[in-house]
Amino acid sequence: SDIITVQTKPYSGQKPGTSGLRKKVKIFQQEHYTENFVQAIFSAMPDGSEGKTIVLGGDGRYFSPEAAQIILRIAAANGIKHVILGQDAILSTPAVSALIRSLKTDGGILLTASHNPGGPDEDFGIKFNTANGGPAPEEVTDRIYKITEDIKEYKIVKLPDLDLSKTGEFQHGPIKVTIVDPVSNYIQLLKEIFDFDMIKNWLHTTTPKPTVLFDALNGVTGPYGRAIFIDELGLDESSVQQCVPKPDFGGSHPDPNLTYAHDLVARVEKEQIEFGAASDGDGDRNMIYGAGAFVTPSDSVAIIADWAEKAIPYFKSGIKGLARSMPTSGAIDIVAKSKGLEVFEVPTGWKFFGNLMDAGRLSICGEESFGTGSDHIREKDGVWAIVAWLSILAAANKEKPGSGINDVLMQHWKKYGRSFFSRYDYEQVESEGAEAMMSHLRETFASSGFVGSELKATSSDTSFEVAEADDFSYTDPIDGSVSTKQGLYIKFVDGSRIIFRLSGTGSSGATVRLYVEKYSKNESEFGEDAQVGLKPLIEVALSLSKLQEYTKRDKPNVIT
Ligand code: VG1
Ligand code: CO
Repeated sequence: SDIITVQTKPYSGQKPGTSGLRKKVKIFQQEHYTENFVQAIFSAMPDGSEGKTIVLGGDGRYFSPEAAQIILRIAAANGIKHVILGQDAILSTPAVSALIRSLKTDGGILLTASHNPGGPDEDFGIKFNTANGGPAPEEVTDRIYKITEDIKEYKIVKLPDLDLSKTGEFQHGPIKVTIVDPVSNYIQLLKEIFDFDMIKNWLHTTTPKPTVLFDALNGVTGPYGRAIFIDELGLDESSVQQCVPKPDFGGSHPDPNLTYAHDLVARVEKEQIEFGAASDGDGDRNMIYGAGAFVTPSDSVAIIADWAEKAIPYFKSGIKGLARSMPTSGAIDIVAKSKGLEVFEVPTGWKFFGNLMDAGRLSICGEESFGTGSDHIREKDGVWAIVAWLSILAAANKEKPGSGINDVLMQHWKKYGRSFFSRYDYEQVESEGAEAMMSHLRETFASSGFVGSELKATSSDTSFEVAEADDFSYTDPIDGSVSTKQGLYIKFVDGSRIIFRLSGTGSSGATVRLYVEKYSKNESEFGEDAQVGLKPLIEVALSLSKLQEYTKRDKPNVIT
């Protein structure tokens, strides 16, 4: 076939962030912009692109079909032999990871900007996953970035648009394209992991029947949610909402938290629904929310780890190790300790869990950012976490009929103590101010006498003694690679923490993330609102960092 070499010029800023390249659609639509980046991916593939098979799909956001056609043309010119494509270019992020692994392909390309809004004026994203099914490690993303910095040409085969709407096998120029139903492979995997009969039994034989609501926030998990809640678990239509993927996610943020999943929260409270859950645009995040019961992601992963062996058949033969990202609360560390398991603290971003899983040292892990998962794939998995929670509730009800989310939470805190946790996001602040604030903090950390000093809250007498303050750096225990500057943290003598990071997923400006954590073994505090207990720490963080001065923001956009 006719491979054309197109002359191009580098675009600055094609550096993959925490999870791929995310920019405004308009930026991807610039001449050669998408082509440059896709060429760089193929050029950077660990053993070249010649003769390789990849999976391709995404969250269905605006510009996905166009990007898929471009990728097929460039793939064809770069010797890719076979593409497994989700119907209509749709595949959830976990489903891509599952397909890469079950079909043993050489990697995959995901078209997603996750929970960022979609539409002509919103975000698009492209991410490359390697043959283990996980996000490309930094060594690969650095190589992609380097290539984009001095790219002079890309290769393309002029092919007509392929009809993405029909499943089956097609010859598209020199490549074979297999268009698959996005859902079936993934649902099969979940059925191997969980005991659906146990969940069904709990849902259908309890009186009164437990009520359930799943909200896909108009993102990619709609069809997956329907397949599980309606087809597998036999619930009726009222148990799902916003389950048709829309290119603009209905105009809102497909992000499962208390702010953006307000429709779910409102209906759960109004109808007193016992089990509510939502996932994000590309399906790797989850929120668990029942009437009067919110599970923080940091608690969620700890509780899943605690119950896994008895509630989830996949873990029956034991758990290997546990892990969390650095800002995530230490709740899972306490579970690991009590079970005698290894626990790892990695930088923010799922790519850091992959090596540990591949080496057989990690089974269950999570991030405070509503990401939870296990070694069944190499991405976090929203629907998996939701079914894990249904399994826990079913198992808890075998032990004690009538157990709800709050009972599971309280039982966990009584056993292990409670880690109060909160994150404040200051979105789209000026990059300069954000960077200056980080520099100011670095200087403060380095000043003599900072460690050992007492930091005082502004509206109370509470104070905290600094035990340690540093910029988090991580050495991968498997391949020895080092990642520096992964977030500024202060640990206090009482075990509390304050962390500052700049987001690596935003598409414009800077997003400052402030995380605070406080551990309590005092049962009388367990019912407390996290914001109340964390107030002194927040005050310390704000005055120490001079955040308001540097960012000109007096309030965060989102609190989780
Ligand atoms: C955010 C979260 C991080 C998560 C990442 C990708 O990154 O904090 O925990 O792994 O998003 O999630 P950052 O760099 O903006 O803080 V997703 O669902 O957007 O792929
Ligand atoms: Co996501």
